[in-house]
Amino acid sequence: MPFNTALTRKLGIAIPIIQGGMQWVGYAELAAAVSNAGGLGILSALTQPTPEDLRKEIRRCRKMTKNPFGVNLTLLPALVPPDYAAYAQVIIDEGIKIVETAGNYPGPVINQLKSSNLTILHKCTTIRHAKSAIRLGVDFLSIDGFECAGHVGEHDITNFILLSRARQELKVPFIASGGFADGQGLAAALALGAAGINMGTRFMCTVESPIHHRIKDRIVAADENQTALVLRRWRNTSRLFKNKAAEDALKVEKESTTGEFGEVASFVSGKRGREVFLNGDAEYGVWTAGQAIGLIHDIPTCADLLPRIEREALEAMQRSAVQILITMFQPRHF
Ligand code: FMN
Repeated sequence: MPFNTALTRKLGIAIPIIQGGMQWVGYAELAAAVSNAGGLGILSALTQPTPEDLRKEIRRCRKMTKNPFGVNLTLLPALVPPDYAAYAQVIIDEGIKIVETAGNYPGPVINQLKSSNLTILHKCTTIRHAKSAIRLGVDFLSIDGFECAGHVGEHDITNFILLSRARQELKVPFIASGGFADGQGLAAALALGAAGINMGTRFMCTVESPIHHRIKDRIVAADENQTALVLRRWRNTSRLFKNKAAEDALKVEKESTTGEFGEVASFVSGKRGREVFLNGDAEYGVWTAGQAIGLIHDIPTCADLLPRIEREALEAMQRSAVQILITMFQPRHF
């Protein structure tokens, strides 16, 4: 195990790589494959329609891997919010030890999970939010830079700055999330002070990811320019794949004279996004993807991907070490 970090030690994993929670993607097949490959796979709680369905999914995942895996619980604004406490209770009752939390007002859910001594990784896009989460007792911060897929926040700080700010300011270990897809990225994250990386878009494009192969092909074909930021006007900015549906939503967002969310709601429908993953029509609705889309050129199994990232990171670090040695022994001419 070449990388022994606060993350690998606390979670009991071999490679410091987490598969972030992904709505309509984070099923048992993917989470188990990531955990079997030495990382931490994460099931998405709200992908399951009820807490009882989550219980079944946890049990299904446990049959597929003996290694640790986690559950993501995302708290987002909703007219009728899901019963978060009931989802959290299932997570506790089923003996899950690691939870990735994300979203607004996580206090009650974090208290509930911490009272059963679970390890919490909380996602945040600003240092201020990270500090609030630390006060709630989280064990790790997952620092989501502006490159990331999904909810990027409203401050647009990329990981080059955000991770170093985390290293300077936070007293709790942190994971780098957003824009990571290879071992060079892992090496950079570790150099910036992170205890590991969290990846979403890269894992969407693996053999075990349960989305239609045409969407995976579309990810491989795309470059880093093919994401769009939607819903800024409502302070709920999301980074999505830049397709016709996202561009239509942006047009409404720019041109709406009322500023009513209702005007854009049907353009950003989660139901249509889910259909994209099932029917393989990348234009059918909006779907989430990060700028790392430009770094993805293949569809590997998780069993191939994780050791590859580990190897690339080691090679990148060795190259830097050799460079330092060469520099040290070169005569200096000032
Ligand atoms: N993060 C959450 O906390 N909750 C979600 O429900 C969620 N859904 C996602 C769905 C998709 C398809 C993708 C690609 C990402 C999603 N994310 C979600 C964000 C990921 O967990 C992760 O933070 C993000 O993808 C990291 O950026 P990257 O894509 O550049 O690796």
